[in-house]
This record gives sequence, C-alpha cells and structure tokens, in this order.
Amino acid sequence: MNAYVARVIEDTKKKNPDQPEFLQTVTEVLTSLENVVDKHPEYEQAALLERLVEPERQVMFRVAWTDDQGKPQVNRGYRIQFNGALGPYKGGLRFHKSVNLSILKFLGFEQTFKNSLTTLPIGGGKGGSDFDPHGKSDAEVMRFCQAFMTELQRHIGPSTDVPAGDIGVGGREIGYMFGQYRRVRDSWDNGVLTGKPLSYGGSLIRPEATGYGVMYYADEVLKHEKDTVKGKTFVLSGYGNVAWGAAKKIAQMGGKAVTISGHNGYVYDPAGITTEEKLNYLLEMRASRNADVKMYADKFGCEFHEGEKPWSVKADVAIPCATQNEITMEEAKEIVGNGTKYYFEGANMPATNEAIAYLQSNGVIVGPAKAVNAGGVAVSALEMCQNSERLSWTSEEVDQKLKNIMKSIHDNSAACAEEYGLGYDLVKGANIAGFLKVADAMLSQGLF
Ligand code: NDP
Ligand code: 2IT
Repeated sequence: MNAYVARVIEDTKKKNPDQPEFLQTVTEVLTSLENVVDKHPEYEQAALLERLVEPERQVMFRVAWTDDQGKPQVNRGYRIQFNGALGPYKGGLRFHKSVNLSILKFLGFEQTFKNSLTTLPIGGGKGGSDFDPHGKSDAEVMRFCQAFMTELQRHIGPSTDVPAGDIGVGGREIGYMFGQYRRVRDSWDNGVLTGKPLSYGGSLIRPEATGYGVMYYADEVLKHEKDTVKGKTFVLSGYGNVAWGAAKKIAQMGGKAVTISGHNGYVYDPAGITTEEKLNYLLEMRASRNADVKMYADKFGCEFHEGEKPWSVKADVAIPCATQNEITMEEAKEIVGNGTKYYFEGANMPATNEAIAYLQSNGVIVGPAKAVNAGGVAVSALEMCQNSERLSWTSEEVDQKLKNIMKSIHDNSAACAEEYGLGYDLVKGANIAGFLKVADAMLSQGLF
C-alpha cells in the first residue's frame, strides 16, 4: 500500500478507536486513492489527507423537550461541518435511535465526495439526533424539532450550512424546523433548509430525486453494458423516501421492484410494486405513527418474512435503500448466488468493504452510494438556487437537470477509473473523481 495512505489510515484509527463506521469509510476511500496519491506528491507535502479526515467543525448539544405526558426528555443533537472547500456545508439530518458521532462522521465524510461529484458548489456536512420518531405523536415530533432547531440555528445559514432530510426526517420535520428557525431569527431565509414543502420554497422533484437519480444512474450503467431496465426484476430494501422514489421510477421504466423491507423483516410482492395505489401506500405507511413494512403485506396480501432481509430473493438488480452495513459477506454471497448482475447503493454505505470487494470480484457491477444516491443532494442544491432567485422551476426543468447530473457523475467516475488504469471500476472512479475536485480546492485555499 502507498506509505502515505497507510500512515493516514493508521493515525485515523488511533485517533478514533471507537468510531467503526467512520474508520470503515476512511479506509475504503483512502485505499482507492493510492494511484492518485502516487502521482501527486504535493498532497503529502500539504498534509492533505490528514486534513481531509478531520472535520472542520463538529457541534454536539443537548435537546430537551417534553413528551405528551408532560415528562421531560433529553436527546443528543449533532452537526458535523466536515468540509467547506467547495461551498456551504450541505447534508441531511438523521433522526434515529442508533445515531452517534461515528455514524454522522461517516456520513459527513461520504457527503463531501458525493457533493463534489454533483458538479454543484456544496461542501459536506451531516447532523441529526438519537431521537426515535417511531411511535411519537405529531405534537411530540414538533416539540422535538423546535428544541433541536433552537440550538442548531446558531450554526447554520443559507451561505454557511444547509441541512436537509435523511432517515427519520422528511417534509414534516423540515417544516417544523423551518418554522422554529424563522421564529428565532426573524428573517425569511428559506435557503437555510432543503426538502421543504412546495408552498414556501420547496423544489418540485426533491421528494423523488434520490430514487429517480438512482435509476438515472442505473440506466447509464445498463446502457454501457448494452442492456436495459425494461423487463428486469429488482430487490429493494427499505420502504422510505429512497425506496419509494426508486420503485416509482423502476415502474415508469418498465421494470418491477418485488421487495421492500424495514427493521423487522421484508415483504415479497411477486406482482411488483408498480401500481399508483401501491406506490402511494408506501408514502402512507411511512407517514403513519406506527410505520411498519408489514402493513403492505397485510393490505396487498403478500408474504411478510419476519426478521429476514430481502437479499435471498432472486432478481436482476439489487438496490439497498435502508441503512448502513445491511449487506455483509453473507448477503453478498446470496446476491452473487442469485445471478444478480447489478448492485446500486441507494442507502449510504449499505455494505461492508469486504462485501463490496466480493461482489466486484464475482462480476457484479457495483454503483457506489456517493455516486448513485447523489440525486437527492443535487436537487437540494437546485432548491437552494431557486430560493436565491426567489423563483421556482417546473418539474420538467428540475428533472432534466437531475438526469444530466446523474449522467455526468457516471461519465466522470468511469473516465477517472479509466485514466488511472482501473477499467470500469465505478467505486474507485467515484472516489477519485470526488476527491480530485475537493483536493484541488483545498490546495488552492492554503493551509486550513
Ligand atoms: P426514511 O426514513 O424515509 O426510510 C428509512 C428506511 O430504512 C425505512 O424503511 C426503515 O425501516 C429502514 N431502516 C432504518 N434503519 C434501519 C435499520 N437499522 N435496519 C433496517 N432497516 C432500517 O429514510 P430515507 O429513505 O431518506 O433514507 C434511506 C437511506 O438512503 C439512508 O441510508 C440515507 O442516508 C440514504 N439517503 C437518503 C437521501 C434522501 O434524500 N432522503 C439521499 C441520499 C441517501 P423501519 O422504519 O422499519 O426502521
Ligand atoms: O445522504 C444524502 O445525500 C442526503 N440525505 C440528502 C442531503 C441533502 O442535503 O439533500
């Protein structure tokens, strides 16, 4: 291994021994940059990798709120402002009971390269809380969001840091947080959050953007392989924002998604999640207080496999859309064993590094998260443009821009892989393409 890369990985492990998810992505990204670092000694001279793995700033804060019984509750809030070389920090907020510093640092690190790939001027950030929205009333969610934003507002702004949604945060939560931002700051800065409802500056296509983007990227890969989406079967995990958008676009393109999943099991619908009724039901389930994927199986009379993941189901394409590390060696072997040819990451870091290596070495074409799911943040950046202009664009206009961005991410990743002698390796290609732009900006801005 390149000695500089090896040293930075070792130092990062020593400094962050309790952050397995963060170390996983740092190892994955830095090892894929070896050929680039070999060619550019100036990176080591400028301590570029050491700077890249250290967030510019991280904020942790107390969030105190009262539940419906009047009982005080305390959660922990975070915002990681990872890298601002390309623009205001940009990235989602995750509300999930598993949230901790390691998970948010992995997400912020990934976001830096993803945002670079979009071609738009946005830096990398991520935040959230260990608040668990499952089972909470609407009023409880509102009080939590208000308490969270009362502190977060000091650290963000339309030209500083622009949060959006992620797991557990959708239009409803963004609305409550924007209301609190507006109340506290007393100014109309709707570019401070993206993923807003349409009536006060949300963008058309933002709800669909991540899932649609996944499929626009997939379409480019299939074209490269002289293949087509039409007639193909897809296994999906998750049933939230990303899974919904992907299933909808798969249906429009003539394919069919046959599974969705949640934390407690998966649903198998051999007829496909293709009708408007089924697709809309995903939204209904997600919005329900007792959100549970089993509701779909009960409503449409299909199989629910309790406690299992969907990867044993045979399909042409696998698209994880739930959470990190849901695909380990065991699931990677199932995917290969099923003869699945393509694997695209809707979720962030859904597979372990070993699982990705196994898929690739067994002939599965892998589209990595930072490229495949970049459509969400790309349309968030387009929402920021519309807010700055105080105008809104048509859905056709936004959709066409999204398509162009996903094509450029694919083409740029493929070209970088080719340039560094890596063939059609879209995983390393995306890391290199994302890195080069950030590295160039950091070098030119001096030591910081
Ligand atoms: P949602 O909150 O809408 O949905 C999350 C989904 O993941 C649910 O189906 C949930 O099921 C499942 N899930 C969450 N945690 C677990 C877990 N520990 N085990 C199994 N299933 C789990 O989130 P999104 O659809 O927005 O996000 C999904 C993924 O996509 C995340 O990795 C996110 O970072 C990524 N992403 C999201 C973008 C966006 O714009 N929203 C953009 C780019 C990436 P259950 O409710 O049963 O737990
Ligand atoms: O992981 C992601 O890219 C997101 N959750 C979307 C972030 C955003 O700012 O739209």
